[in-house]
Amino acid sequence: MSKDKNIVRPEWVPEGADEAVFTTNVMKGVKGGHDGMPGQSVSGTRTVTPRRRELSVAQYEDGVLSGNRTLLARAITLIESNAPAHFDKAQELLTRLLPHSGKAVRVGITGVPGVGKSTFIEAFGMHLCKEGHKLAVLAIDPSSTITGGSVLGDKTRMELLSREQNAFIRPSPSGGVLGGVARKTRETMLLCEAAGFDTVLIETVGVGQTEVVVRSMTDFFLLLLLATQGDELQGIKKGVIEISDAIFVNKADSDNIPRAMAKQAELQGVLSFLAQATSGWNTRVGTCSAMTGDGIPEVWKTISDFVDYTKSKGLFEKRRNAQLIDWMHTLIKEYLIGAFYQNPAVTPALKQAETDLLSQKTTVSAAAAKILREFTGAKI
Ligand SMILES: Nc1nc2c(ncn2[C@@H]2O[C@H](COP(=O)(O)OP(=O)(O)OP(=O)(O)O)[C@@H](O)[C@H]2O)c(=O)[nH]1
Ligand SMILES: [Mg+2]
Repeated sequence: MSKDKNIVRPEWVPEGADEAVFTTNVMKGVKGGHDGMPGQSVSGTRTVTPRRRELSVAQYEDGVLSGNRTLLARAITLIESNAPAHFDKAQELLTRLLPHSGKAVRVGITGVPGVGKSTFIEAFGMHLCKEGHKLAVLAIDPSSTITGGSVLGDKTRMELLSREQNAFIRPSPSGGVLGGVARKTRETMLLCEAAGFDTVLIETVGVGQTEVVVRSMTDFFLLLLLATQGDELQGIKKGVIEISDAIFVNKADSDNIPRAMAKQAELQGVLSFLAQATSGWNTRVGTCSAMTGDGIPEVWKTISDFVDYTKSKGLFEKRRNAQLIDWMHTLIKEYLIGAFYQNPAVTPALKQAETDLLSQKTTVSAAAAKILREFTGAKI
């Protein structure tokens, strides 16, 4: 049980989990017996429902728009649910909130394990909050579980930020394939924007395709590097450098400063041979220390410059629009693939085709076309 009676178990934490695993402590309402409503007075005819009771779309909408963190967390849980009934409700909520979304600067951040992402997010986040920003921190990590998400895993490195009123930290949705996790993170971002967060930071651990997925939903992409190792040792693929709008060499402190400077110069050289991640914008290279805070304001300055530049050229909106359309096509492809493999006519046809292929009774093209005909019922 929680030692502090004011601390309420967030929605996504399993029953019985120790309070130490909470990334964000949600404060209980002071009066009125409304469990889990943090100091939020909901006036007028709308009454506050206890946490366990199902909420209406209007109640979620009200809660999110008023910046109620508990209801925001619950709305995210609704979006993350795989239950078909929740899907319709979540989509209705999102539709209502859409006009209030889109106003945040969306920043993606990646770097190999140990580069200092969590420490960086803590320092960077605190800097932003001090400047009066409201920051939401999300993560994409398809391998994560409720106790092992990349953001949640290192709560100790985000101790200040997790207590900061202007910050909201949400771990990666648990389990599932990358596509599903990405959809949930994307929709969570929209909810956070509707709740008034002006900066959304999406962290990825950079396994497989996650950087590309995070790039596809953010305005700005930041890569953190180390000075001490070669890029291959850091598992950095050239492709990641090519999609980054800024690269900061972290841990530029004490003895490491000269190495960090050398790395910065080396990167500058490499970048001159690569295409720009955002047309007209020269990928910025810098050094920073998440530990001392040196260079952290420069990261934000870089992002602000980038936003000013891309907005002035119409590139900001253009990228957002393209991302929106691409996202729809991605979802269509995912739904189609799912519908195809779950189709009862497809399974036996696939099995038969595999046998026919191995006994050289048919060609791959003919077999694929036959199965697709089973699926669509039409000739292709
Ligand atoms: N000297 C120095 N150490 C740092 C700095 N930033 C992070 N560290 C240390 O590096 C280690 C890894 O930091 P994390 O913030 O956990 O790194 P991460 O990228 O989040 O790692 P994963 O969550 O495993 O992906 C910790 O021991 C930090 O204290 C820095 O700027 N300077
Ligand atoms: Mg981390």
